[in-house]
Amino acid sequence: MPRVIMHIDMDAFFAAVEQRDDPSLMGKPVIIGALPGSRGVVSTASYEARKFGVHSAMPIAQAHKRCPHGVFLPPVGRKYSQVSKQIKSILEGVTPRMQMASVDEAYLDITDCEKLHGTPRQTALLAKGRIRDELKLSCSVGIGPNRLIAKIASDIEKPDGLTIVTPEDVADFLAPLEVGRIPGIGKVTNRTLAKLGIKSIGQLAATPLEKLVRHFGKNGGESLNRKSHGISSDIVEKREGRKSISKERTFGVDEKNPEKLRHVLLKLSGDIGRQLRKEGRSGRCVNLKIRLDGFETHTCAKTLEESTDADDVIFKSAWNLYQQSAYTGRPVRLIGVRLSDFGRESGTQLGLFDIPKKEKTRSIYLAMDAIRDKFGADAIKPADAYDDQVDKKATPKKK
Ligand code: TTP
Ligand code: MG
Repeated sequence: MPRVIMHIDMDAFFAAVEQRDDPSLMGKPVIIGALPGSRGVVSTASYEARKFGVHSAMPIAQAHKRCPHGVFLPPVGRKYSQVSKQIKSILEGVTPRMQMASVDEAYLDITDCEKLHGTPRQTALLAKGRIRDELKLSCSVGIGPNRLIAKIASDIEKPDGLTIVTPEDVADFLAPLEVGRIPGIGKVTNRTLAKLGIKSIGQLAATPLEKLVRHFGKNGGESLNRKSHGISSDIVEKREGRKSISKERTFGVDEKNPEKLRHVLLKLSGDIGRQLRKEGRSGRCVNLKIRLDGFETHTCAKTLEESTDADDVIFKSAWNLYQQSAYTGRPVRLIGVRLSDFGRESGTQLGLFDIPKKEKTRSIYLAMDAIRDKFGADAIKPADAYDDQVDKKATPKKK
C-alpha cells in the first residue's frame, strides 16, 4: 500500500517572520540578507518583493536596483531557529511521525491519520490552520506517495498552497514540470540537460538511462532517472532518540597528505553541522576517529565549553585533535568525526548566538543549508578559511 507523505514548507520564511514581528512591514517588499552597499546576497524576499524579480541568492546590489523602495533587513538566525522549533512542536501534535528537513520544512507520514484527522486534505488544512493560528505564519503543503512527490507538490502553489498528488497521478503531475523543479538539480545539471534538449521532467523520463549515465555518471544518471519517474523514499524518520551524529570517510588508498585530511574533516564537520541544524540540536563532545593501516583504530575526544551546531567549531576541534595526535604523518585508512553530548535545547539555552558574530555565522549556515537543500550538497562550499590554532587540552586515547 502506498504511504501518504506530506511536505510542509514555510512561505518566504525569514521575511514572513520579520513581517509578523513588525506589522508596519506587512504588505511591503521585504528583503532579508546582506544590506545594500555590501557584497552579500539575498537570503529571501517577501512575495511583494518577488514581484520585482528579487529572489534568494541574488546579489544585494541587483536586488536594490530592482526594488529600491524595498525594506532591507539582516537575518536574525536565532529567531528563525526558535520559530522552527515551534513549527516542529505543532507538527508533532499532528503526528509523531514527522521529521524536520530544514529550518522551514518538514515531512509527515500521515498514512494512518485518517481516523484522527480525516482525509489527507483535512489533515493538511489542520496543520496549516494550527501554524497560522499559533504562529501567524503561512506555509505551503504538498501531499504524495513519497518524499519527492510531496516536496515538489508543496512548491507548486506557493504561497499558502495545497497540492495533492495521488499515486495514479504521479506521471501526469511530473511530465509537464521543468526539470529544475526536481530538488537537487543545480545550474550545472540544468545546463547539461538543456543542451541535450531536455527541459521537462516528462522528457527526462523518456530519455534512455544509458544516455543519462553517459553524461552524469552512474550515480548521477540513475538518480535523475529514478526522480524523473517519481521514485523516492517514503520513510519519515524520527531521530529523537539518538545520542550522537557521526560521519566518516574511508580512503581507497591510505591518505598521507595533511591538506587532504584537512579537507575531508572540513567536509565531515559541515555534514554534521547541517544535520544538527536540521534536527534543532547541538552537542558538546567532538570525537575524532582515525584508522591506520592494519585496522589500528584510535579515537580522541574534546569537550567544548558550550554546545554547538556550527561547522567551523566542530571542524576546529576535530582538526586540533588530529594535529595533536601521535598519528600525524602516518597514512590514514579512515577518518571520522562524531558529535555527542547533546543539549536539550540548541543554541538558545546557552546564549550561543547572542553575540553578533555568532549570530551572523548562524544566519550564514542557515542560508548555506537552504541552498544545499535546493541544489544539492555540492552547490556551495565553505571558503577553506577556518583558522586552526592548536588546543593543548585534547587527549588522544587508544581504543
Ligand atoms: P526556502 O524555503 O527555500 O525559501 P522561503 O521560505 O524564503 O520562500 P518559499 O516561500 O519559496 O519557500 O528557504 C527557507 C529560508 O532559508 C529562507 O527564508 C531564507 C533561507 N535561505 C537563504 O538564506 N538563502 C537561500 O539561498 C535560500 C534558498 C534560502
Ligand atoms: Mg520556505
